Amino acid sequence: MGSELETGDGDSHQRVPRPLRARRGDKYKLSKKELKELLQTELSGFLDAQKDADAVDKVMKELDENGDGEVDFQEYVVLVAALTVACNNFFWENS
Ligand SMILES: [Ca+2]
Repeated sequence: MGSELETGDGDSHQRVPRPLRARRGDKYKLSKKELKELLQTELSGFLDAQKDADAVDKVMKELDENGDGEVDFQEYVVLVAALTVACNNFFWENS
């Protein structure tokens, strides 16, 4: 008698390990480290313009409304909205 894989019986694909499952709890949140990486990769000009070494801390503090040390989606939307306004102002002033 062969294994389930050999015989085609059972639902063997359900047993494929899914390492990301363990991270589901914080998959949609940014830690301070991840926020810093995001700012460095996507908004490096912003960090360069900040002479303040605590710039990431300050951004984190501003965004982390519930104070859990992470930026969830709703908190992240505030950053996106602020960037949208800033870009809009920039392009209006430079048009
Ligand atoms: Ca938070």
